[in-house]
Amino acid sequence: MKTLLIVDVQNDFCPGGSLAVPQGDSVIPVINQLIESFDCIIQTQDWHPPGHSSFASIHEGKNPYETIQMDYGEQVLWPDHCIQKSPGAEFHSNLNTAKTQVIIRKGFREEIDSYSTFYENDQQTKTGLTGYLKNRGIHELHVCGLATDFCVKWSVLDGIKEGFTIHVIKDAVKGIDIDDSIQKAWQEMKSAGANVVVSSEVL
Ligand code: VGL
Ligand code: ZN
Repeated sequence: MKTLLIVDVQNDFCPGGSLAVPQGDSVIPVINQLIESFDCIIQTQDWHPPGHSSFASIHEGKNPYETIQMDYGEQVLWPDHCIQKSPGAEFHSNLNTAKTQVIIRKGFREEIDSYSTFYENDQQTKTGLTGYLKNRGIHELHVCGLATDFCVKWSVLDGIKEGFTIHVIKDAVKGIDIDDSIQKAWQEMKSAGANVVVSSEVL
């Protein structure tokens, strides 16, 4: 079954949003086209409670994009974004969500962030996606969406760890880019065994 994982195509990650990915919305027409030729569509939705621990605003003296040490390791601090039920957390209105079969929400626990669609940032708490995919006999995933260097990258790395064959669709992802993190993300994904493709190859 041709399966597409669409990561975090939400208003806050698009131009005008509080954590806008440069040209984040440019992936939408490409993704809409991809959706037509896939059988199983899964979306993720960053879904934080107000005052989430990844927000710089709750850490005194800290600014967005600085890092802090959490119990589970290093954490980048972000502007407040994707707050549950806020307009910023909604999927971009141009994205065709009609065919989506499952929506995995993540980052809803106040004390842990979750970039990956498989595990939260402690690298232990599971989202249940592996079980869903295995139960449906799905072994291979095509990944697109936002942001290349955070939620896309972690979903790709964890998907490989969970034993899936992962293809990242190069022209259907965009990144934030902190200290060259986009370039590093591509290196990490490739060396972990991700297959990089362009959308025209998989339509
Ligand atoms: C993301 C930072 C914080 C992402 C989510 O979707 O890549 N990045 N929350
Ligand atoms: Zn987030």
